[in-house]
Amino acid sequence: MIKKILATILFICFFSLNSNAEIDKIEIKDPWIRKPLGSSKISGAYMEIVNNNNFPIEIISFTTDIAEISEIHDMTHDNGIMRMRRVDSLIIEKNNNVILSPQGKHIMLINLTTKLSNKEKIPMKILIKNHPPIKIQALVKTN
Ligand SMILES: [Cu+2]
Repeated sequence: MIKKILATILFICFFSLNSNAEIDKIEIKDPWIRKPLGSSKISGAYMEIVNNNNFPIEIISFTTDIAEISEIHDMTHDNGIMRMRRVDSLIIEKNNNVILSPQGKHIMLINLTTKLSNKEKIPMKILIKNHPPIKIQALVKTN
């Protein structure tokens, strides 16, 4: 546990020297969007969000121009079957993080309005309750 905390602190120090993605105490790490297969109009966006504040934050939505609909999804096990379900918001506890990944919580992008190319950077906005929106660039890749 201590080891993990120390590693995180080191990483944050390193990160704050090198990243402009940090806005006050919320960090967005490695945002990416999966390149859809074939002509699929559905994709997912993933990233790690770190809340270094001494209070929880609530993410209301992730917006982007490349999809008509953007939803926050969670995965649940239902008799051994993984199912996605939409959630209203994403709460990140104080001094904690949430990892959005293909295996877990994620951002579902529905009705894509444009074709995505590998290595393209897609602007996204993260809307957080009582906090200015955070602008990020998500990298398009296969996985
Ligand atoms: Cu989903």
